[in-house]
Amino acid sequence: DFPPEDRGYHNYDEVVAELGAAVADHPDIATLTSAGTSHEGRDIPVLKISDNAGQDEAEPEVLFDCNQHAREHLTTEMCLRIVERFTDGYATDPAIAEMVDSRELWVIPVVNPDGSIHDVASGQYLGWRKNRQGPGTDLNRNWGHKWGCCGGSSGNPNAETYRGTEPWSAPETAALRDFIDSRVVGGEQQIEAAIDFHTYSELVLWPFGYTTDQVTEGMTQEQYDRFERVGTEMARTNGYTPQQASGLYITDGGSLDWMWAEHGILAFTFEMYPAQGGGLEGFYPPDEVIAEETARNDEAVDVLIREAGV
Ligand code: 0X9
Ligand code: CA
Ligand code: CA
Ligand code: CA
Ligand code: ZN
Repeated sequence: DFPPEDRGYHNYDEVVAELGAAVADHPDIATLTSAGTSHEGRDIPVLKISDNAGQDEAEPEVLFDCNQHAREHLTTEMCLRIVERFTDGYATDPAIAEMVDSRELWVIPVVNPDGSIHDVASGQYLGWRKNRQGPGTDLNRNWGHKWGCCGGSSGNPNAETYRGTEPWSAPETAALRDFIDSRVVGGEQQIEAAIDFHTYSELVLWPFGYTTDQVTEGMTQEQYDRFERVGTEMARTNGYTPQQASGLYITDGGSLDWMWAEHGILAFTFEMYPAQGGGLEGFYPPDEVIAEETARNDEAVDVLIREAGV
């Protein structure tokens, strides 16, 4: 488990318990399902938040996913913050109620349960990034748009950015793909916007990651400008640096490229706190920072939820 001094972080079982409690406390506005199972057979829980949550209503949908990378535990806390704010805040905060009533929010706090558990199992942080399939696949190199195209991933199974044997070879990415595909209703993708949370570097990133070109096949100038406008607006609220994902380095098989190219989802990757971390240490900020560093993204989350209606 997490070391004693970091017990403010939620392990997988605690996340599942929190989600169960959110649904028990707010059955009208929250439902819990599973996107599928991990390599080791654990559920990948999906919490939906909306008025009449049990019904699929004609409301813009927004997806938040966290912890594709095992060691990026602060992101799981970010997803839990979103759950807490939009469920507990519903009865008392009119702005929250407005968003919950007019949107359908999907929150996936632990995309990579096996890796996340493995990273803390010994009581000492391992710095584990990948899933637990063989030597491990980097889930954020295993998505199906231009998989392995461009030097932004590795074909070496022992590498930290191993892309897997083929697109979707990891059950975790296949589960997310199936979930997102399932939100195509009447030929239209219902999810309009998404944030995939990572750590660290304090960045707001948008597609594409596989090329440094701004305008290319599947991205017009107008579309790019919208990403830049919304990304810059979100970054103004949290103090992160906004840029195209490939400005960091080239990645292929990343989630946001597929979400945008395949489904037209206004998809962002956030790299959370800290801005700089001296290698592995940056992945393990003390639990004392959780409250501040997750609340820091409240406004950006709201900006995107509102943008999804436009
Ligand atoms: O390399 C990654 O997957 C992300 N950085 S991290 O330090 N969290 O590993 C950045 C990904 C940005 N690009 C895409 N999502 N395409
Ligand atoms: Ca502590
Ligand atoms: Ca609703
Ligand atoms: Ca709907
Ligand atoms: Zn990451």
